Amino acid sequence: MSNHRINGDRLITRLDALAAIGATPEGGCRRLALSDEDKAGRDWLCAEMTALGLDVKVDAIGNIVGILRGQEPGPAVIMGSHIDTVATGGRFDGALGVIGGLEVIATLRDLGLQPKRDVAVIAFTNEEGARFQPDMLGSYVWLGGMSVAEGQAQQDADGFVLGTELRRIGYEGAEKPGFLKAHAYFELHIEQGPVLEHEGGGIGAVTGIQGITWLEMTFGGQPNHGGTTPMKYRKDAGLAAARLNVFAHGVTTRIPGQLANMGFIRVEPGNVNVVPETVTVTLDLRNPDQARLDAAEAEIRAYAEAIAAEAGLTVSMRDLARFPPTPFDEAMIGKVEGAAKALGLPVRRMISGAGHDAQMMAQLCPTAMIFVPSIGGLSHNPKEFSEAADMVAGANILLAVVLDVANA
Ligand code: HGY
Ligand code: MN
Ligand code: MN
Repeated sequence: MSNHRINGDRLITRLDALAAIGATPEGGCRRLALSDEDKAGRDWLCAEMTALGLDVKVDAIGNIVGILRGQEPGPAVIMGSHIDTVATGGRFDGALGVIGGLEVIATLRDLGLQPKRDVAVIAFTNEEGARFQPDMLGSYVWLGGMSVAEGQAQQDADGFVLGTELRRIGYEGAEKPGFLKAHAYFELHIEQGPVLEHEGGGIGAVTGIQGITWLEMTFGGQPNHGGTTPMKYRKDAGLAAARLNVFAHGVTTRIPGQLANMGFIRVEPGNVNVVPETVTVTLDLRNPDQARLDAAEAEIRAYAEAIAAEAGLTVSMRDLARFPPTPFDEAMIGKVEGAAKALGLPVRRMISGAGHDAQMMAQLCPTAMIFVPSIGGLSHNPKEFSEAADMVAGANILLAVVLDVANA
C-alpha cells in the first residue's frame, strides 16, 4: 500500500468550516435533513467539490456526488457518509466521512495521481432519520430499496413532505440514484461508542452493522377530565406508553445483545388536566442477531396489543425502518487492518452499533468502514469529540485503501 499522507491541517480546517454551519451554542451542530442549515452545508460542500475540480452531480433524492475521473471508464471507488445531523448533533458524525473523502481526493490531486478507476465522494441525503424516516434514506434510494417517489413522499412529524423540502432548498437533482456504479465503498466515521477509547485508542476495522428496526406506535384513549374521572374509569393512553417503555427495557435484560430506545413521545392534547386522547411513540430496536431482534419485536408488539385491550385503548403500529444485520467484505476489512498496521496503529475488528450508509452500499459492492475513537463514547450529543490526530490517521487509512483498490 502507498505511504502517501493526507494534509491533516486541511482536513481539520474543513471540519471546522462545516461545523460552523448549523453550529449550536452547546458546541455541536444542528443540520436536520433538508433544513436551511442542511442547505447551507450542501452549498458549502458543492463549492468545495467544484473547487477541487470534481464532476459534481446531484440525484433525484438529493444525494451529492463528487467524481474524480480515473484513467479508465468503469465502476468507481466510492467514499461517503452524510452531512445531516440529529437535533443534538456533534461536529464529526457523518462530516468526517465526507470531508475525509474530500481530503483523499485533494491529496490525489496534490500528488498528481490519477487512479485507474474513478474515485468519488458522496454525501447521502437524510442518513440520520431524525427528521424523515427511514434512516439512511438517501443511500436506501441509491440502492433501489426505496423508489424516489416513495422517498420523496415521506413526511416529518410536522407534516412537511421530503420532496417539497428537497425542491425548496434546490437539491432535487437530475441524476438517477445509483447512476454511478460502485466498485467498492469505504466510509470513515467516528465510533460513536466507548470501545476503542476503553481499549487504549487505535482504529476500528468494522466487520458489519447490527440490525435496526424502528417502529411507531399510536395508542388511542379517551380524553377526560384529570380531576373528576376516577382512575378505574380512565382509558389512559399515557399510561400505556409508559408501561410499554418499561417493558421494552425489560426485554433488553432478557434477550442478549438487544437494545431499545423510546426517543419520541407525543401526547395529545398535551394539557396538564386532560387524560391523553392519543400518545404516539417510536421504538428504536437493535440487535446484531436477526432472530433475537425479531423475537424482541414480537414480544413488544404483543405487549402493546395486550395492554391496549386491557385498558380499552386502540393501538396502531407502523414500520419506520427495518434493516437486517449487514456484514462487510472480508477483503476490504483486511485492507483497512493492513493500512492501519502499516501506519503503526493498533487496530481491532468490531461491529457498528450505529447504522451508516455503508449498511446500504454493502448490498451493492465490497464495503468496509474505518472507525476512530469517540472521546467518552459520546455521540448524538454536542459534546461529541474525537482527537485531530485520530481523525488524520483515519483519513490516511482511507487514502491508502482507496488508492490501493482504485489502482488494483
Ligand atoms: O441511527 C443511527 O444509527 C444513525 O445515526 N442514523
Ligand atoms: Mn453517522
Ligand atoms: Mn448519527
